[in-house]
Amino acid sequence: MQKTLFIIKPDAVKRHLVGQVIDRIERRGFTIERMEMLTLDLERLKKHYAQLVDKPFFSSITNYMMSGPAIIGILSGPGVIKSWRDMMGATNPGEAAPGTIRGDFATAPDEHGIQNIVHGSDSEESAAREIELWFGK
Ligand code: IDP
Ligand code: MG
Repeated sequence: MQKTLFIIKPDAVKRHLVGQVIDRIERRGFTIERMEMLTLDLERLKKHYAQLVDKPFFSSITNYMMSGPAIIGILSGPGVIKSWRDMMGATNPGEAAPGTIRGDFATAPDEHGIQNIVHGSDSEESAAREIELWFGK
């Protein structure tokens, strides 16, 4: 049984989309193993997005991700890592297909950068690393 880390990002919490995102998770049959609401901290965000820390837009990512409370949790289910990524849609909401969470709910990038509703681990290695980072062993 696979596990993945999911985040319902602060834009989604502010826009009252939490229920609709969780509804999609449950309709798909994934199990919510852990879930909590918290404002993400810079120290762990730097580790979470370690591959992006050198990008010029990194501070816009952390400002966005710390702009309010987020929902963070662990999903389990067969093939959940790829399935959840497929349900999320493309990183840039302008390119995300209709029917995906980002394609249905996210707005196109503006001066605040990319605000795209949800996060999901992108591989087994990322999932293991991210779950340990936010929830411990
Ligand atoms: P992902 O969330 O689809 O896995 P990543 O490339 O891992 O996409 O990027 C992580 C997050 O960083 C994105 O979801 C988005 O919030 C932000 N991000 C990625 N690329 C850009 C960019 O070019 N400009 C602004 N923000 C970006
Ligand atoms: Mg990613």
